[in-house]
Amino acid sequence: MLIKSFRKSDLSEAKVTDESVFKNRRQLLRNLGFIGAGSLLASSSNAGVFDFLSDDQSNAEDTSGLKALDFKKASASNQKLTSEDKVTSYNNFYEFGLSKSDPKANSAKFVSDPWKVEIVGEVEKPITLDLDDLYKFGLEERIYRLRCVEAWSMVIPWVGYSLSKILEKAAPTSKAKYVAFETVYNPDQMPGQRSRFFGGGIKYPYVEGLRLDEAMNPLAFIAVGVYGKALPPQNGAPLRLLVPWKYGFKSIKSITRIRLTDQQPPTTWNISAPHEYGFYANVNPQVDHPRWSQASERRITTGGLGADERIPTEMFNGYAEEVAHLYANLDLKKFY
Ligand SMILES: Nc1nc2c(c(=O)[nH]1)N[C@H]1C(S)=C(S)[C@@H](COP(=O)(O)O)O[C@H]1N2
Ligand SMILES: [Mo]
Repeated sequence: MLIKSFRKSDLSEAKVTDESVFKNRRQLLRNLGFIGAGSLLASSSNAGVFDFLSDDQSNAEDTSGLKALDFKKASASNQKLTSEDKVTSYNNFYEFGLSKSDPKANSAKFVSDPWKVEIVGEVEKPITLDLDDLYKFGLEERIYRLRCVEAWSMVIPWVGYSLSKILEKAAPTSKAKYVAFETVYNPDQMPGQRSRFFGGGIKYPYVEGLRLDEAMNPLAFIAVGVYGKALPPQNGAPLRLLVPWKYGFKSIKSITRIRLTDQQPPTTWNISAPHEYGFYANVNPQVDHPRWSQASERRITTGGLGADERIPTEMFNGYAEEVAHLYANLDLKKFY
């Protein structure tokens, strides 16, 4: 945390800085389609964006999440983006069905506005955020690789902010060692939650978890948008997690509850098949899935015939520089 001292002579400079921060954010939002694109966000969300533009001091430093990192590397900006059409039509979201086309086909009526997400447990200030609040943490665009445990991958431009920003708002206590996440339970609107057959026999609500130090790493991200627009239901509206150095199943969608705890929380795929899916689920080309190799992946670009490439899988999905230190003392074969 930078603490600035203001002397009288500094004031004009401070003002200039504030204005340029303000303008940059306006520009960023415009580029991302968050301004002058009323149709892209529900009206209440727009109100949130405009509140956020009118700006309070606490937001002034909000774009700093990745300052200490090499953003180019972290953002995979040298890699070809997966087309928007593929990102929003080839999905895993078992609450809406098991095949890749099901989430888009079955989620059109999913209601993500209004929404509430609570941050509770080992925190000094339990909070409940509504949709407006969720747009007030300083939106930025991050281009991340997403590597599914099924050995396909995409490169996706998300809009959101580091997870640490909302966790800090709740002020984790010294007892907090893990963060548990829960997807909304809404069997009326999620056919997979109504039927074991439709939902793949996993237990709902879908739950996930991270160690607190993983959650506080600036790469751990809350997305509220993709391709410059609010998230569509199939991608986890209105907010989902992204943990780009871990297999995709850690990146839980449509979150309603975040709980800080002193115990390692249960996670959906680990409950379902513990010898196949661990708590950590770090992308690791040297540790194969019991039923297939993880050494390479199918990179989906446009998805057109012959367009996908098979490429080697990288340790921590290419984010080793940013996250390898988190696992310095961990046997990654044992803690897969
Ligand atoms: N609630 C919930 N979150 C989920 C899933 C799911 O079935 N339910 N699937 C996961 C898996 S396996 C992957 S690969 C990613 C896919 O995200 P995408 O469809 O936005 O690419 O979401 C993850 N988050
Ligand atoms: Mo996945």
